Amino acid sequence: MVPGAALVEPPDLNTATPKELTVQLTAVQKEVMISGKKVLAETYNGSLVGPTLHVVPGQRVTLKLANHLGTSTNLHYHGMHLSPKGSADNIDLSVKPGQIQTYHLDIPANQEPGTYWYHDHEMCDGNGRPMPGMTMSPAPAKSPAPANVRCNGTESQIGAGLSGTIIVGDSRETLPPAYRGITAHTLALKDTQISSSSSIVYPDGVLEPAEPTVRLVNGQYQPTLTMKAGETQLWRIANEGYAIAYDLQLDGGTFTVVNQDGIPAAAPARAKHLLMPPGRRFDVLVTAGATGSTWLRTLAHKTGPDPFNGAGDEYPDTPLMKVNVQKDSGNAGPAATAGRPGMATSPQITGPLPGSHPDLSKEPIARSRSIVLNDDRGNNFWINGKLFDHTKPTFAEPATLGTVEEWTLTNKAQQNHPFHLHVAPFQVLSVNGVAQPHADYMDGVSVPHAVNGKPGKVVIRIRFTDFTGKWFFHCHITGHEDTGMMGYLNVIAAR
Ligand SMILES: [Cu+2]
Repeated sequence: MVPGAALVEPPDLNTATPKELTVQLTAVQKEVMISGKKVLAETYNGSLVGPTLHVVPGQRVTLKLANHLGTSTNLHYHGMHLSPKGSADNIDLSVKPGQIQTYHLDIPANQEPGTYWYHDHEMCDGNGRPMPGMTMSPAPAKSPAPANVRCNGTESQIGAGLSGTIIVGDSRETLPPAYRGITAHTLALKDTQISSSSSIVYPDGVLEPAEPTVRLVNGQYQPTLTMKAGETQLWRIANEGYAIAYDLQLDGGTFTVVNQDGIPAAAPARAKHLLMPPGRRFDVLVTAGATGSTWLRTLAHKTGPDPFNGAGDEYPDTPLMKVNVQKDSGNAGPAATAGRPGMATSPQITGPLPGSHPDLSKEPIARSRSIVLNDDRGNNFWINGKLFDHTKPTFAEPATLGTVEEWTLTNKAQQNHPFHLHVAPFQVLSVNGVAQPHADYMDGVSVPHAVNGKPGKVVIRIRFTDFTGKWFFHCHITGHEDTGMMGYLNVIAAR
């Protein structure tokens, strides 16, 4: 692979924003070029990073998923506030090879502007078949999977390429006026493990989070992004990979986090690095310094105490993208305080930004729940001592719309497990007993591993505003999700 090419944005699926929108994603195996190397991947519309879907609040989106793969597949709209039922964000649907599933997505009028993503969320049994309880699409509903339908699962399919970005509105409009016209870039982070026969398609590929992997930005190996001296840009960064965590650093500079997981920040803050478990998105402001060059990198990161014995993974310090800062030949926007070569300190923005969510820490709690994550450092990953069962909710008692609940997430395992909740974001109150300031909501949180037998603990609060049905939650290391670390809660209307 040849590094250094100019950064290219993922292709756009659409640009116009009419009230009603029809788009198509075709899931298909295809040879793609990764910085000069030809690799067999699973793609949407032929692109290793799926095309970016642009939507606006209040829009009705008709999305046709055409399955040209040899296996079943489906779609999840990660972070979006959509119904988990019918033909909306319903991961119980399973699309057979050769079929088209039409999803109807009513983007809520109050869906926050920000960065989201879509990806395969196919659930298989242990024998490479769609899991009992999946609704084979198209109807008849609840039809059993035909005997010849193979199911590879989420890890294999995201790992082979099946994910892409959703941008709701434009988060720049939540910023002070001086920042509304700045340049924005999408940076989709994916890594790829390429087999000796140049395939990332499982089982030919070598999908194992602990193995060395090639980190890509927008499907490119170490591309170059060019900025003007003193210029401030908005970067929409999304971890669209199947397993690995990133710990991003912009050498010499800082990130100002203005939006996390699609939710505008209540308290925007500068960060020297951004920890990004699988599924995390950040919209950040970055500011170039004087002419020169620097790197966006992921720092060395460990997700458990003993990475070579099933207790976490270990990732090396890896440069991801070069940033070239060139002489300013015009208006570089606000904060043009060119100092050091490369990156400078990003702006301080005062919150709360419009669209940020209120503090739930003083709200009355309708119910408390306990979710215990554990694994056998091998192939079994449990929630509350059970492997995922598609036909049984994790809790007998449903949640009720209009209420706030407090969940304690306990991790007894020897590795971090990034917990993700469908349908709505949550507020993190504490991590290992340390109270967290009300800065951002999120739809995923890394629950830290146990230390000396003491489990990791994260306390979250969720407001159930709307959408009855099955609210799924799971570890977003997709191999863990595929092998049991998933559950769901029934949400019902107020009686
Ligand atoms: Cu996990």
